[in-house]
Parts: sequence; C-alpha cells; structure tokens
Amino acid sequence: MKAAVLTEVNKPLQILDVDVDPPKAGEARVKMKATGICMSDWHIMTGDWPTRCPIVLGHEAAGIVTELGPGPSHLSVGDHVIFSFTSHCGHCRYCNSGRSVLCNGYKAPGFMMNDGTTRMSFKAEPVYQMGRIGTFREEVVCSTENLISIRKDVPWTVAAIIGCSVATGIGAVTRGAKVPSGASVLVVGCGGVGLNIVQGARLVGARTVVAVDLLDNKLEYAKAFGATHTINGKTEKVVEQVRAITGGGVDYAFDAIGTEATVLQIVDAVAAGGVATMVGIPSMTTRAAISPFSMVFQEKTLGASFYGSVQPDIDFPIFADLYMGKKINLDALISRTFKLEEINEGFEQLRTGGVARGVIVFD
Ligand code: CXF
Ligand code: ZN
Repeated sequence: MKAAVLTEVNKPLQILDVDVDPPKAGEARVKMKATGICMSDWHIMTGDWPTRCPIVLGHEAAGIVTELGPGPSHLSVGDHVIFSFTSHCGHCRYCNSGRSVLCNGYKAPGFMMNDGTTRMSFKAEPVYQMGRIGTFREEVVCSTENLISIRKDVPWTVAAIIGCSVATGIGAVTRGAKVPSGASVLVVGCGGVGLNIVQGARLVGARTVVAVDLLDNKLEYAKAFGATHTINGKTEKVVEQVRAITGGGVDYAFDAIGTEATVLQIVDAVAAGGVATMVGIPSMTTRAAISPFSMVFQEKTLGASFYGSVQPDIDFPIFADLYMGKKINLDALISRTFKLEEINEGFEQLRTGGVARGVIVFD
C-alpha cells in the first residue's frame, strides 16, 4: 500500500510501500477516497508539535469500509465514513457529557491505536498514525470509534473536509460559542477553518461578519462565504476598523490562526461583555500577554473551541445534510485536488496561500 510518510521532521513526505495489518475486534479497514491537507499536518512536519517518526500524517478524510474486525460493529462493509481524529471511549467523563472530542479514556499517545500499538509497518518497523488514523495513504486500519457513517450521496472531497475544517469552523460558532442570530462576529484568518467560521456565522443569522486576513484573495473568498466587511490586517489597523464598523466592538470574535497577535486582536476587538474564542491551534511555545485588568472591567470572556466542540457522531451527518440541502457551501472551499504523489506540492500551496483547501483524491 502506498503511503506518504514523514520519516524525519523538516523533510518532505516520502511515498513508501508500507504494510497494513488486518483489523482487530472493534476496528475496520477503510479504502481511502479523499483526504484534505491541513495546517496541523504542517505543524507536525516542521517539528512545531512534537511527534514520533516514521509517521503517516493526515486526519481530514473520508472513505469506504471494506473489512471489519471480528465481533459486532455499528458499521457495515460498504459504509461511507468520515474520520474523526479524536477517540470516543464511551466511558470517560468527557464522552459521558457529550464532549467526546476531549476523550481521555486511553493512555496510548495520539499517534498510536487505542491499545498502544500500530497497524502499519515499514520493513517490519512500526509506522505511527496521526490522530490514531493517519490518512495520507491508500488504506487505513483504525478503531471504528474514529469512523462516522454518513449518507452515500455526498461527494468524497466534501465528506473529507467535514472531518476537520468544516467541523472545527462551523462547530466553533454553533457548538462552541453558540452565536445567536443577530450577533456581530469577527473572524481572524480566512483559511479552511476561518472560512467555515464565516459561513457558520452566516448560517446562524449573524448581522455583521467582519473577516480579517493578510491576503486579499482570501478576503475575496470570505465575501463569497458571507463576510459583510473585510479588513486586510497587513495594511489596516484591525481593532480600530472593527470598532468603527460595529460602533464599539463585536459580540463574538474568533481566532483561526493562533499567534499572540491574533489572540490579542480578538480580545481587544470584542465589545464589553463579548466572547472571544481561540480556534486555530498555536505552536506549543506561544504565549499571549492579555490584560486581565481590562477583561474584568469589561466582563470579556476568552475561551477556546477544539474540533468545533462537536460530537462527531451527531454533527458529521448534520453537516452532510446541511451541504446536500444547500445550506452551507463546501464546494467552493475545495480549490484544488492532488494525487497522493503530489502531496508535497499540496503543502507548498497551503503555505503560500494559493488554496482555500487542497484535497488529495484516490482512484
Ligand atoms: C488537529 C489537532 C491534533 C490532532 C490532529 C488534528 N486538529 C486539526 O487540524
Ligand atoms: Zn486539520
């Protein structure tokens, strides 16, 4: 089986012929159909987030179930599935309170299966799997906890991006901050996640949606996804502009980037009583010097949403229905498709801002 493998940090991915073990009880084999290229993969490739090599990255994906391990399963061969990059043990306090994206029921590190082994090897040495899945390959064996069955009429590329950027962005609005109709919203960063925050805000009936990016082509995308105002953060003063547009600041602000500058921007740009939500995952070393004094006096809230605070089993089929019912636009997010062999070019495009989302497709 062909897989794009990170053999060493700061090296391009290599296409290698790796071996996959058959699924054990509670596991499935999935033939990959599409997998998106996300900034989180890049964080690992650059060593920004610690990892163990060799590893197959990729965590935003969809495919078709071709084999199930022994024993009962909630899935069937032939199911169309979207991958979740979080576990769902069903026993921990997070799973039991509807917050399974925070599941802490397994001791194994996140680049292995729940039981602390892998189902992939190269020359008899283990190959690790990002988010317990690792989807930059032709076939994945993973726990069925990481697979959500969806309707079969959703295009594969669309199904794939539901599994990270769509869930993270729209979920941050609907499940995380729970933005009400009529609110004013600021979105900093208009990549795959940011554009989904923009369209999440439109979906819930936000009155004003201000989008910020450093690149004008991304601001054009933001307008197409429902931004009422755009600000180029390179040439304009973001907080001043937001205050001018909204008469004092927004009700809700989202940071889809995760730098100190963008975290401070969302805190400064919310009005008194407003809610700022961090969504983009920062480098491990990032620190942000917020002003607790002004936050208390203005009763501002700073919070975070991981994976859109969704429940994958419930929310992925909802996103599929919203797309099929033309309530959200996912086609325009997919600006380019690549073959697995072209994956390093896909990352180059992601870094230079050429695409909203690049997606790898398999035959
Ligand atoms: C990441 C978070 C850490 C595990 C893999 C995916 N999130 C989104 O891109
Ligand atoms: Zn991602």
